[in-house]
Amino acid sequence: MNCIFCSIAQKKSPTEIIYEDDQMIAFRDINPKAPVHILIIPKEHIASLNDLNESNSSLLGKLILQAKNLARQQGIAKSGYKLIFNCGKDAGQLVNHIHLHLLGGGPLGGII
Ligand code: DGP
Repeated sequence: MNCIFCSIAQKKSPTEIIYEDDQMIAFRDINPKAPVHILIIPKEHIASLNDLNESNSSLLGKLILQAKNLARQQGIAKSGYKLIFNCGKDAGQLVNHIHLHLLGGGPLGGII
């Protein structure tokens, strides 16, 4: 399978890693939409939200908790931030490996 986020998680693609544990990895988005724009991804290849099942519920909670920790580390916990999962074409999902966007560091526009 040719998946850029699997390559990053397996250290085959050089990327500065901000956080890593046995289940996930976090790194800066290559095309940032905010002063702080970090992607938090599971190491396991899961294509999108549509592919999640009950067995992934703990993993999902951990991704969100880690996003909260990273927001604090990046100094944006008090000023505010967004967590976004894009799913599918209409949401603009470009990479078919589930990823949580952490955005902050300035006013964030958008429809939500
Ligand atoms: P999405 O539209 O939700 O699928 O967002 C995918 C994001 O991934 C997009 O904002 C750009 C980022 N991205 C794509 N390829 C790479 C890469 O090779 N390295 C990094 N750091 N980010 C990437």
